[in-house]
Amino acid sequence: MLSLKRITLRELRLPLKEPFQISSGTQTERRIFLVLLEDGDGNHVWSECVAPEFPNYTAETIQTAWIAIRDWVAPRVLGVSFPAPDAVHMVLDKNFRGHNMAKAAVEMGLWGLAAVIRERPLANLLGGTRPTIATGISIGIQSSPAALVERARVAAAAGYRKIKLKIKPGSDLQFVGAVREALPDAPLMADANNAYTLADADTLAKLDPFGLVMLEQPLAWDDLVRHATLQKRMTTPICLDESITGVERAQDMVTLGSGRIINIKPGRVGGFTSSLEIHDFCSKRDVPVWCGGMLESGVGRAYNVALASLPGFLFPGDLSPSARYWEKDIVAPEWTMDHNGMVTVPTGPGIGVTVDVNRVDNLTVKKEVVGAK
Ligand code: OSB
Ligand code: MG
Repeated sequence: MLSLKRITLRELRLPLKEPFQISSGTQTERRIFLVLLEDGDGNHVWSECVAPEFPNYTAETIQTAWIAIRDWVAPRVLGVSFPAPDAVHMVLDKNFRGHNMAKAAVEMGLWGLAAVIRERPLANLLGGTRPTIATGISIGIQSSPAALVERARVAAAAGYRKIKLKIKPGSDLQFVGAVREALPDAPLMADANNAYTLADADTLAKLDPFGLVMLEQPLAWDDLVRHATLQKRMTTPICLDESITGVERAQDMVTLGSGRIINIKPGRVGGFTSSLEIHDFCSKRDVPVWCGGMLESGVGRAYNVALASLPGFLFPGDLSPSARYWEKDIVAPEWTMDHNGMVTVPTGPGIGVTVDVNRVDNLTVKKEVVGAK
């Protein structure tokens, strides 16, 4: 039985090694939101809420997620006995709309806690089958095509198996074209984070000759209908990120033809049970999925890596090593990637990394305990 006695919320700040720019904004540091889950038997696990600083990705932010976990998620799980972690999603879903990243932090943490208690690797508990996972990089918008080419060359040389270029109107065709010319055979893709409308369909169709593996979320975050229209007007497969918040949206994507690939971020879809539903549905319908990232710390990465070890994750995940983001991660061992762009799935019990609690203490700017003191 899984039963939580206490949930501790913490916010810490980690400066990014270099600014990360997407179409909707630039960030220079990450406000990291960690939760510590404890049961009554002395077991604990760390989890991460990946909600961003501003509501420019989906509606959630680190502040809304804090309130949601403290006031609505925690009361539904504290002291409740769950036979298995797959029972948590339903409890958080019923008459409780949205707030997926808040729900996911606790739901995924309960999967992590189950892995700790059963002394099994999290990946194994989820049904993972791969010992190593191919890794992709997400490169932020750069000041010029030449600067982007330089970044992409370095990434290709480091072994990354997929190179994602962030784009926005004005930083698109020339930028992607320059990288394609420099790296004729590289597996390239682009991610627009909602920056376009259907009025841009002709421009977006001009990406087709670059042979991108996919174009991620070109249109609005909650729009499946216009993505279907756009997909008919271009040959590059559309991959949906922001728009897929649960298995029903994945089904809608297939029904409408809004895209052909899904980026699963477990935080965005409300946790692991929802991720598994999407994964299983997509596997049946031959829709490839892959695991995206939210610039999470090494804690959140542990959960993503475990999920990405499932068989339907057919494209490299945005699972860059710790050193790409941070001077020093908050976990040991730090996440690494080998020269072939592979990350190793931990084989020890639990989430596979240990949190540096002293360091977390030193970096914490806000802390709140919910449940038994
Ligand atoms: O759209 O995939 C995205 C980061 C923050 C918000 C949205 C996205 C991203 C990334 C970064 O692409 C992926 C990573 O964690 O390396
Ligand atoms: Mg994206």
